[in-house]
Amino acid sequence: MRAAAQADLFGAVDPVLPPGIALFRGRIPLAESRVLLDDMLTVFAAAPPYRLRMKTGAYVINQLTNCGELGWHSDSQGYRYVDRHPEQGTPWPAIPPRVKAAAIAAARECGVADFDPDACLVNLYAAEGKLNLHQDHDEADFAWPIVSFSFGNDGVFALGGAKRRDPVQGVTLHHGDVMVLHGPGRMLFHGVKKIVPGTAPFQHSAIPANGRLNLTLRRAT
Ligand SMILES: O=C(O)CCC(=O)C(=O)O
Repeated sequence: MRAAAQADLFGAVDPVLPPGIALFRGRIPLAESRVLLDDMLTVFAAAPPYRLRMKTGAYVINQLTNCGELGWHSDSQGYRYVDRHPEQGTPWPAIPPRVKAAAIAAARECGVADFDPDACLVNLYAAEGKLNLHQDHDEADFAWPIVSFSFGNDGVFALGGAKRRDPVQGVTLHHGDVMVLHGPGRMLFHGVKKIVPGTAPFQHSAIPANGRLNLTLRRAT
């Protein structure tokens, strides 16, 4: 599958992406995406989505959960990785093998041969969901990439630079797209500006109504 395609399935021309950002358009075919989303229902049964709080006490707008040995969490102690669901008290379920294999394959195509993700954050965006501009810096070694899957409605991904104030470009991510942040792209500021209702190819109970589901796989340790 091609990376950084010139035009997506809808005929829209992709923005030029900076080095270290690979975008695999339509990487997960529709039939396979249904199976991966079914896998997520099994994850949710063991680790129900919840709303976390930032250090300030404010709730994060999106629901989330995790699978893998470690899961990203935040509360009054701040952002960090924890080995169990904070409300259930049980270890996070394993990353579904199909999801892990797809992430490893995408990383390999970006030149990272031995990526072994131990954390998969599941972001659940309602129709009004968004994610503020941030860097992923709670991991031990930034040499490992981040592999991100999009399902459901389109999300307008905000891709910035190495500094928070650098210019930000919007990259529309569709159902089945996979983005890899690696090398010089690993620490770029990014977020999600908005969800575009009515753009999902099908409804699935793992995805919030009129929303979007994102899987972000990382090596936390
Ligand atoms: O939903 C997305 O596409 C991005 C998620 C993200 O940036 C994160 O979880 O750190």
